[in-house]
Amino acid sequence: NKNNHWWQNAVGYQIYPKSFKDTNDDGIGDIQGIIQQLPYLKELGVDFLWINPLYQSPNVDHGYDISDFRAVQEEFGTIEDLKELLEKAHRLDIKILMDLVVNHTSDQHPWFIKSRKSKDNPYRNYYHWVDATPEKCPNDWQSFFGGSTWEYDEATNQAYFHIFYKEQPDLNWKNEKMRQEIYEMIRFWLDLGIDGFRLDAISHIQKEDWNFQITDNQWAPFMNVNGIEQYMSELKEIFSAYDILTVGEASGVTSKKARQWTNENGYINMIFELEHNHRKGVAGYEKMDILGYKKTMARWQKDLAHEGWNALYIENHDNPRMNTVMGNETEKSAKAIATAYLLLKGTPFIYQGQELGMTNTVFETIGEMDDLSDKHRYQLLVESGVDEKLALQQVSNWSRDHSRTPMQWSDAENAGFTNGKSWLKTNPSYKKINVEHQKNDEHSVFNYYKKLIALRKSEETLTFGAFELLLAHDEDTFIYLRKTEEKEILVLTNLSEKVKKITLPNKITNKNWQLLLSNTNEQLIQKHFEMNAFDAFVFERSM
Ligand code: ISL
Ligand code: CA
Repeated sequence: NKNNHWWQNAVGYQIYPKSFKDTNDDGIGDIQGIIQQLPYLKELGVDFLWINPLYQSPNVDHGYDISDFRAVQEEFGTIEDLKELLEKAHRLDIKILMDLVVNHTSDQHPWFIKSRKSKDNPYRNYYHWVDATPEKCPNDWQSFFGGSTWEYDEATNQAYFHIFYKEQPDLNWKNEKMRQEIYEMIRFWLDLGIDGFRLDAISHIQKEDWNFQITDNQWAPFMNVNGIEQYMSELKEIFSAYDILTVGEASGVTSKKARQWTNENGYINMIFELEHNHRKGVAGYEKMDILGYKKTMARWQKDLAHEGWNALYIENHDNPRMNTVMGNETEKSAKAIATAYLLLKGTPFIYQGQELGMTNTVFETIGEMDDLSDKHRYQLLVESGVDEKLALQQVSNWSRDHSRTPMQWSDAENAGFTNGKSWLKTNPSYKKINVEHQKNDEHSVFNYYKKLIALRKSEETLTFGAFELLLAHDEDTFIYLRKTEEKEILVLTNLSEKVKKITLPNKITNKNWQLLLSNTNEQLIQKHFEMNAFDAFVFERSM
């Protein structure tokens, strides 16, 4: 699949705008803040940005509940700011991807406000409505954020369907008129000059019949359900008129199915899989299960080896900080984690703050947390008799809030994110972990990321080279080869605190390797050797 699309050797950077940079002291990040930091992103070396939703929203789910698809959320700025961002980013050769949230809208969207008024209004079928009573839902499906997928509405004695919060009613994709309105909106943004979309929850837009019987997987009724092909083809039609990058958040699309989704004739260019988050350990103190993670990654590498394309990520706005749940919160572990995923085959994404090795924060009380689904889970735990402290620990361990604390720019108050009061508590680690310090320290995580990105972009082998997993069954290491006819690149990482005794196969050790990059001083390639905690090495050899 060497087709030389611009995104094949590009590196992306995800911005959670609310927490990136505030320029008017209201404690909320804004578009001007992104503009201000473009030189920083350029220095890091990224080629494109994916920005989480900037649209008008009541913010029950921070922009993922949209009340006007064509308006920019006031706190973030105006459409003029957005145009300015596009222009200034493009001048620096940085492309901009927007989030496209079309599985649902806000319940404050004019479509839904009209839809819920009566059974026979033209917007009724923009959403899913089914007869119900206050006591009886149409079925017992559960939503991702807890509780029924159904919300009873007394105005018409029916319930509407939602797979996320009740303030996020699902759109009815079976309705052609609704789809056409969505398509027009998509063209509006593409014609404005954006460079692509991250498609939110896209594998959920089609649902099974309401009487579908759930067997093993409780999400099956809205995970990549038959019939979605038509909608995806229609989307593809629109996208293919533009030279853009489309990446779908598509849980339920297996690595094998991802081939058809992302090959040259596929619906979209790449997929964020949601399968690699294997966890192990005591509830509340869980860590990433490295073997499970590695196996999942290797499977996706293998299944998309000749057809389709991978999107690579370890952090995003829905996950905790990997330097805490995968690493040991050191600079070294942050670098090892980066080395392990960023040199796989695919297009890597870096989540804001990841390039500093940011860590999970500490929430002292549930009141300090923000995420509603977490608060809901906490309440359920406490009601079921779990001690408050333990409940908080269990909820906060994998909370989405950790990744949403303000970006750490400096050791000034509020981490240099705002001069006001930040909307979510700043992680106290900012005194130590921040951009200003790291830019001036040649051994910082930031400077390591810079090198890694530059390496990734300069080596064709890292873009197109085949992937081969080594030491497949080892529980703590992630060791692999990338190879073309001209070159082999060997990536060795120990993703644990243990000292690991490594035995490499002869086909590796009987060759001469040159070190390209490491997060430590010692460097050896021999048959038997030891890797220290979170060691990472990248070697090359020419054929
Ligand atoms: O499918 C899932 C789990 O297997 C869900 O995780 C789902 O795909 C995911 O939660 C969707 O997340 C996205 O849409 C949400 C929003 O809250 C998240 O922030 C966003 O990333 C609703 O729009
Ligand atoms: Ca602001």
